[in-house]
Amino acid sequence: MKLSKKQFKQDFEERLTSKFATDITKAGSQEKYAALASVVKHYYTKIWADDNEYKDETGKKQAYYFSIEFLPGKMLKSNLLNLGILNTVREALAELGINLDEVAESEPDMAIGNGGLGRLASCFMDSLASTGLPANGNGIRYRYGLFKQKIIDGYQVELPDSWLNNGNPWEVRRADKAVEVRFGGEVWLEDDGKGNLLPHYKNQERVLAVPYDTPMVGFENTTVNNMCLWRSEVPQDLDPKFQNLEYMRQTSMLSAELYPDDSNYDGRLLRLKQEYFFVSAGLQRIMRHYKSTHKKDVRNIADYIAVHINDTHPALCVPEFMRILVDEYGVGWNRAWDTTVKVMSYTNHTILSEALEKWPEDMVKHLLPRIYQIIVEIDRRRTAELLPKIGATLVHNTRIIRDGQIHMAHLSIIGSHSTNGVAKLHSDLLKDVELHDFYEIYPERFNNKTNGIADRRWIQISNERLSGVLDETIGTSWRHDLNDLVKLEVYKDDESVLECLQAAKYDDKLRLAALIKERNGIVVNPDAIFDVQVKRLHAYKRQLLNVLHILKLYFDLKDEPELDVVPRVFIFGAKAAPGYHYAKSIIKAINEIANMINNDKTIADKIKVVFMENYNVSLAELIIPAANVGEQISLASKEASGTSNMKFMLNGALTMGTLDGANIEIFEAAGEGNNFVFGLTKDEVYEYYRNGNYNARDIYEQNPIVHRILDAFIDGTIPNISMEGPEIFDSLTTYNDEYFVLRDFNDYVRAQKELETLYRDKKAWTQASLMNIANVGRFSSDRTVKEYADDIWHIKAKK
Ligand code: Z2T
Repeated sequence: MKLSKKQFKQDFEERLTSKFATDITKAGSQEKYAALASVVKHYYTKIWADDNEYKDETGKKQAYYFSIEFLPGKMLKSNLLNLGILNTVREALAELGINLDEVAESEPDMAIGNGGLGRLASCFMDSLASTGLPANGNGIRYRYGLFKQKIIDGYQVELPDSWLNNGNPWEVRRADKAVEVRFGGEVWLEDDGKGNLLPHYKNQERVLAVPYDTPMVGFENTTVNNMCLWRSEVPQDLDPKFQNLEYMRQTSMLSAELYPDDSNYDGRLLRLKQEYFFVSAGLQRIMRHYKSTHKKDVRNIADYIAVHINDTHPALCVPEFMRILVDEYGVGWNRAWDTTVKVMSYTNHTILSEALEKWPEDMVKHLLPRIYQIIVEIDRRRTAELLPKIGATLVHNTRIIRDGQIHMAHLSIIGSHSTNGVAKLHSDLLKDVELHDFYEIYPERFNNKTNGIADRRWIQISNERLSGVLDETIGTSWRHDLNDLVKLEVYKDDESVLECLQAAKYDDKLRLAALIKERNGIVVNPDAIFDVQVKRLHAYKRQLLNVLHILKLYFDLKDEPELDVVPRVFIFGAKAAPGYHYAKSIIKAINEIANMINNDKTIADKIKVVFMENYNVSLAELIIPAANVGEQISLASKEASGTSNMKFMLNGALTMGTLDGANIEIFEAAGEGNNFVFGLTKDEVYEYYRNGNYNARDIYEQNPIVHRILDAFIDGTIPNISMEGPEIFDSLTTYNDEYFVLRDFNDYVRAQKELETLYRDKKAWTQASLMNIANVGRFSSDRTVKEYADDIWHIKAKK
């Protein structure tokens, strides 16, 4: 949009006065933020309304991304950038004596997601709007987002994330578009006299679902999509027996809290309620809109909408859509089923068995009696149809209902036309191993969509320093098409470009060093290697392997204080699920090891260990630009994709990684020698599983270095971990090291030595960094969403 500084200043000052009866000299930063956000909102409302009208008039097919999590982070700068007014506003504010970055700090992170899955959904929201694709989000407006993490005495302590306390300037409450979602009670079928069996209900619990719309503003275009989040409330006209505080409490609980588990399923009734709540509300709104805009025949709806099931949490989309078509619109079962399969598509995000959702039949039956009947009927018809064709074993292995449980992944695959994994390796594993039986029956449904990241947030906004170097070197076209970064390759031997890249990285490291000083009270050397592992704390991600390597370096230095090592700062950021005891013990151990090393004068500050508390999107935006190394060291086959790996690559860090998830595609894209690869391959891991011949204790007994490091956990060397130390020690020895940490240790140390050697050669290191940046284009989520649009949803971008 066009905006002059003069106009902006006038708008801003007026808004400050009208909202808070104050002026620039007296306003606090909260007030400045609220006024600024309000002005920005005013700027996009016209574009938003126009785009809605365009969508309704053209009646183009739209996609709906159903996700139980979104993780957008702060929205102010993203909206400014996408509106094309970031620089104008920054300069105009400066003229008023206001620093935009300071004002932007006041916005709380919108963190209604845990990690990778929720952040991916938000990257997609940005990319869908920015590529002009008509596609919307659908989720839950949790009153409390992911907990805030404090570290007290080295332990993680969780505090509530009350992100809505100062209001949310971006959302619009649409009370007129509220719908009702019903739970429990009894259902029976009665003939309507015309030969149709219709459901009748009694004693249902009714919940009002009120939508809150947040606009997703496209980058320098005219597209504004919608992220619809539902809040649960008590229906206004509820009959008197429900008009009580207890019912209100029950009802509001549905959208009160995000479940804080990443890649782990919590089988609580409230979670199942949440899943049905946003699925039913979302589909009802879609149907209403479909009817009201064009009065099109509902039987053609598959030509107008696509519904995406982001992991299995929204899998009830399948039976709920069937219910709406069959019960509410009188569509025949077969036609309804064809339509449902055409409309639905599903993404799998993990093969970890503890994450697979399986709900007890009884629970579903009591909570959602009609949905239960429909699932039973889907399963019955499919079994009858397929038994003669494919035989009992395949049918049994792929049943939706088995052993008293409803398998949500099975429901999602069977009820949709597309199942995708999130990186090549992961999608292959789905086909060849984890979902092989389904692949035999429905080979054409399986495909890969390698994840991507919203590069606008992950470089243009978070790394203005590097962005500037890129502009000066290759022009600005990369801001519109990340593939254009490949233009950087011809500067691989250009000393002045390499120096500019180094200078940018150095500045970003200074910025982070200042933050570390402020938050952790630790002074770090900006010339040291900044070696970063930021992600959820999980055994399979192997933060512990990183820790063992740190201890090795530490003992090497203790043995030989004059040892010539390149100084390193090891930086961690990680939240553990509150109920994940082992992950919390690792956090405690990292913090105690950090204290031990950072305060040991004898090693002369050669290594520092920093655990930054409360890792979230905003902190990622500060840490990742400053990284020299990104640690991506999960056990091969366990990390479906990973997405922080792509953010590190974009910001010129080199990856220290295993052959897992999207790392493989990153290594291939960046080219041989530009990253560090180590560890077991997925085939080797599966070979161990087949043979059952891994023996971790042997490694402990036979490798003196490993022996000494592990003993440090139990012999008092690492202080204050008398509970956690033995727990960690035992997990690696007695319990046979589930994630092959000890097996990969030697190769990890080997790769770390190579890394250190390369870092000593500043030019060679920077060239490798440049090659990573130059080849990151394919990891833009713009590419990813275009593939979804073309191959799965069949939606077209606005010209
Ligand atoms: C999650 O963040 C991921 C997978 C899940 O499986 C659940 C959650 Cl909350 C149920 C992550 C994967 O672990 C990660 O590899 C991937 O990059 C990310 O989803 C996005 O696909």
